[in-house]
Parts: sequence; C-alpha cells; structure tokens
Amino acid sequence: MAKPFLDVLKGDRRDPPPIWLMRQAGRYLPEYRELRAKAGGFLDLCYTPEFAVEVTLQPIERYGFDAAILFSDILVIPDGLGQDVSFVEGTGPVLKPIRSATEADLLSMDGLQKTLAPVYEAVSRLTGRLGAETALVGFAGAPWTVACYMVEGRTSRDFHAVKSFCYSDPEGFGRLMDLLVEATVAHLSAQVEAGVDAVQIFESHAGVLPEPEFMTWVVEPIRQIVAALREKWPNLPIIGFPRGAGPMYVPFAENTGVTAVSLDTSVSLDWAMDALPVGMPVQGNIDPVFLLTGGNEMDRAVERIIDACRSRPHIFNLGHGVDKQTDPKTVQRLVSKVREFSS
Ligand code: 1CP
Repeated sequence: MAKPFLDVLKGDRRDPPPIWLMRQAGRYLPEYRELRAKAGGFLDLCYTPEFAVEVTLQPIERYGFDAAILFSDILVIPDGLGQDVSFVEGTGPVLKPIRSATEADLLSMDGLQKTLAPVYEAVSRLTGRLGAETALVGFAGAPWTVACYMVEGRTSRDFHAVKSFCYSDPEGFGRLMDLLVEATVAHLSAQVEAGVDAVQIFESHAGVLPEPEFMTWVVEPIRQIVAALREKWPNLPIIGFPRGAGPMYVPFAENTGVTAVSLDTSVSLDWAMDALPVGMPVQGNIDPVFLLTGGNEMDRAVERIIDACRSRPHIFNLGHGVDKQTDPKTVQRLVSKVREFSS
C-alpha cells in the first residue's frame, strides 16, 4: 500500500498533506515520561532497542502520524566516535569539549558500528511494527551542528568556541568535519540497510555562520553525505533541515542534492514557494508555540500554511520540535485540523 509521506517526497501532492512532527516522541507525552523513568539515562533509552521501538511507536499509536521518526539523538555519533557524552537532567547534553585538531584526532571510527548497533536493531524491529501506510524516517545531525556540540560541550548561545576553532584553524577543523561526514554516511547507511524509508539531516545551527562559511561547513559536508548515500541508493528520499538559514535556504536546496527541505518557522512561505527549485517538496512550518496556545488561532495558522504550500508537494510539520509543555490534546486537534483539509 502507498505511503502518502513517500508519495510527496517523490514529487506528488496529497490532499490533505501527510503529517508528522519533529520531536513527536518526547516529554510532552505521559507514556514517554513513564518509560524514560524506567530506562535510567537518556542514552540507555536510545541504546535499548525495546525501549527505542516503544517510544518511536507512542505518537503513532496516539495520533496515527504518516511517518514515525526513529527515537534516537544526534549526539550518538560523538558517543560512537569515543567522545564522553552524557545527558544531565535540567541541563541537556554535556560533552567533554574538543577544542583543537589534536584533540579531534583522538576520535576514531573504530567503535562506531558496535556502539550504534542497538540503534540499527531498533530500526529493523520497527519495520515489522508499522502499518503499510506509515513511513519510517531515520536521521542524523549534520556535521556542523554535531561539531557545535562536540566543540562547545553543551548547548550554546554564541558559538564562540566552535567558530573560533573553524575560523582560526580551518584545516584542523576540516579534519574533524571529514570524520563527521564519514561517520554520518556510515550511520545513515546502516539505518537504510536496517529498513528506514527516508532520512532527515538536522542542521539545527545552520543559521549562525556567515555566507562563505555556510557554504564550506553546512552545504559542502551535506553535499558529500547526500552524494555518498545516492551512490548506493539513487532514489533514497533525503530531507534537509537547515534551521535558521534564511535566504541561504536557496543555495542549500540547490547545492546539497537533498530531495526536500524542512522550513523553519521564520521562513516566509510565499518567498519559499517562489525561490526554491521548481517542484522541490517542502515540509513545515507551523510555530510550535501555536501548540501551546491551541484554539482558533492555531487552526488559522494551519489553514494559512496549507494554503500557502498549494503550489508544491507539502508535508505538514512544525518549524522546530514539539515543546515539552505541549498538551497532548492540542496535538490531537492539530492532526484533526490538518486532516479536515482536502482540495
Ligand atoms: O531527557 C529527555 O527526555 C531529553 C529530551 C530529548 C529527546 C526527546 C533529547 C535530548 N533528544 C530527544 C530525542 C530526539 N532528538 C529526536 C527523536 C525523535 C523525534 O523527533 O521524536 C530527534 C530527531 C532529536 C534530534 C536532536 N537532538 C537535535 C536536532 C533537532 C533540534 O531539535 O534542533 C538536537 C539539536 C539534539 C540535541 C539534544 N538532544 C537532547 C537535548 C536536550 C538536546 C539539546 C537541544 C538544544 O541544544 O536546544
């Protein structure tokens, strides 16, 4: 049976548009919080296939989304490369920061497949658990975004450490980025081999670089990843999410080779319909804060977005992840509202 999400990525329009949400599994769901408490650490949750499978399925069971996204995190790559990674309650991710090429050179691909094997096991179990109309999406963080966490050591506001590294030693930083390209290709390839239907590359910190550095550290590494995947799977659907890229969404869409782009909340849809490559599918882009307020205002935002995207294949999604304060009932209202639509 056809999967509407994949049809749209092939370039067809569907009315109503297929829908899934970034961070659709997570803390806003009581069943997630319950399982999270049982699992112990966040990485234990990611590396225990039976938990990862269950958490992935929770939002599908509740809302019947058109796509399930593998429950994991972008920071399993630094963990697999040998960096110390932990998730601290109330703080978020904490990594032992890498501040020089010498420190980066200590990382290696040797343990990656072994550390990440449970992730691929979760994928292969999931393929037997989803309905015929539901797609399975694998993902990875893009090298620049992952490097931000590896160098800063935590969530950052100013990105001084990572920018200082790449501006002052582009050659040394380039070695770290080459390793991340290789690790990302290996990680996404293993997910495809285990059975995901499509992949999304999260470039959450695309918006912090000047244009020349954006081309070097955002566009070029993603272009290499897409090219390596396409060599093995010419038709693999790949969604790129260069959050905050603004007008640089256009060179991103034109030069990386991705199938589709996920639009963040701040992107003007009229502009995007006009400026992006002809026929390229888009995903997005309701402000997740509408899900905190709900009501008629949210309904109107849904209508506006669906109307604005009528000239392209469109997948309904958020402009960023579901906030943990979101009421699960508001998500239900959003899904119902999107599904009321037809041409
Ligand atoms: O303790 C918890 O429960 C932690 C919350 C949490 C969750 C639910 C984290 C820690 N990661 C995740 C899952 C997750 N992360 C998914 C799963 C699938 C889904 O979407 O349902 C995905 C795709 C991610 C991706 C991710 N992790 C990104 C890229 C997307 C984005 O939000 O910009 C980033 C930047 C991370 C890093 C991360 N992981 C977790 C936290 C708290 C953070 C830091 C976020 C930040 O810097 O603001």
